[in-house]
Amino acid sequence: MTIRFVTSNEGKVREAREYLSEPVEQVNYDYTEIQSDDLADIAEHGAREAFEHLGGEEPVLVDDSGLFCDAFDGFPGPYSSYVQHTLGVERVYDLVDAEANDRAYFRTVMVYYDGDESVSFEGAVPGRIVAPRGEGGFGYDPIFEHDGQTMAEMTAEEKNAISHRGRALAKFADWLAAEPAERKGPR
Ligand code: ITT
Repeated sequence: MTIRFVTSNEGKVREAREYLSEPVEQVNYDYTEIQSDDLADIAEHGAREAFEHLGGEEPVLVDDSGLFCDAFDGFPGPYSSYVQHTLGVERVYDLVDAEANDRAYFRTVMVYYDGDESVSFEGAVPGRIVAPRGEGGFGYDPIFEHDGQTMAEMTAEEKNAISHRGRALAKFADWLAAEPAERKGPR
């Protein structure tokens, strides 16, 4: 079964392809990201909208992620994409660097929706905000350090082994493997 991953972010797709044994097709549809403090609400709403927009027949997967900085009570959180494109990751580092607390975590909620049932899978990883290092990954990876390495210094495989998305993908893969007979859509 091909997984239809609705996202404009090729980095997310690369990591899903690295992790899942099923083929992953990127569907570049820009679903509405509702304003909410909760990534799960945003992903759920996006999955339903994308499913209908794409013809309402085949299941879709969406991923909503965010960087949550302790010093700022979780900012930028659900607004991480907006902040990356307005401030940029180096200035997020500058802001956190001026604070006493550099702790942060990354969180992902993936929602798989087949028109009937919507199932969500989440993952989180703790880390520290550091000066940018590394050429790999995407988004905030250069300023997010976990266990001495920034996520931009890791291969996709190494990042998946510890990351928010890797954890969500592990749960999704287990669920996919569990009860295929009960799921709709092409296999
Ligand atoms: P889609 O909504 O089309 O999937 P997006 O990049 O806007 O793509 P998000 O809203 O989920 O996706 O991402 C929020 C922000 O966090 C955005 O700036 C991403 O680049 C960044 N981001 C997401 N996952 C990340 C990861 O694993 N490592 C570093 N940055 C990440």
